[in-house]
Amino acid sequence: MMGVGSWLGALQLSVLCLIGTRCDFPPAKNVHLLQPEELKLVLNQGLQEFPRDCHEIWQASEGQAWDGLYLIQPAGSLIVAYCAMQEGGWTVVQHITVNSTVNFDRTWDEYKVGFGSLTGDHWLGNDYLHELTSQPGRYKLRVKLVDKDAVSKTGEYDPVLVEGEETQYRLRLGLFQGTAVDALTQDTENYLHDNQKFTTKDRDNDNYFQNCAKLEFQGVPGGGWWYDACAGANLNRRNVIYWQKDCNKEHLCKYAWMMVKHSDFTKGPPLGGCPKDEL
Ligand SMILES: [Ca+2]
Repeated sequence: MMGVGSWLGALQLSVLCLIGTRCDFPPAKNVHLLQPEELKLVLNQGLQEFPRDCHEIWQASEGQAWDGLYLIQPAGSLIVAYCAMQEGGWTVVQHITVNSTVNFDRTWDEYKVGFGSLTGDHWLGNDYLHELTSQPGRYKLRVKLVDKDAVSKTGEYDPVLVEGEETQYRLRLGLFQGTAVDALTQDTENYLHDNQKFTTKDRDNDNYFQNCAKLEFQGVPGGGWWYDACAGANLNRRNVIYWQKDCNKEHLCKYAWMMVKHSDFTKGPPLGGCPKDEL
């Protein structure tokens, strides 16, 4: 069934076509994350076949591709994504600015198909996170955090898999490395995010007696996330980007990004060959 976001996207394209502008723009499912005037910013229009992710474009360009908006087609869905090419061809799946005007307190269906602006703060969509990370090979996740003094930290999980909607987009993470704290698989706050299902304000899959996505800090709810009971990290709370000791209400962070990329790691068993409980 077509989600509300996809339907709105298709409607938006139809209206643009009626007023004589972008009839030729490919039918991307998440065009609702772009303003009409931003369609012309998409850098790889006019293709017959589309790359599966930003990394494929980066590789084909031998590392010369520009940062920006590109059409990609992971597992059948044609979507637009922001590609962080200068960092090595990462597909951005989340970006938030503290006190963002984009509301992250959203429903299951909104997290499913994405919201916000691809050129600014956004959530790409759980369906696309699933499609990207479940492609052949392995995918890794990078979290990038920038604090109020412009000090940047990163952390990577290799591999990453976001399962499908039938298992509530459960998060599966592998080994961590980076300059940031491992806030998703380490339990220093007594909360584990690895292996958790996704929870939104209208769908409670967490391990707390209430719904973690509804709990407010200074009047702002937590937003959708892979909550435990509740969080040692949460990048979707609009007023405090939270990542254990790296980003919190005492040590404010200004920006966060989540991005995924095909892993260069080729040794070891493929993701599909490993029992899920061991990931
Ligand atoms: Ca609960």
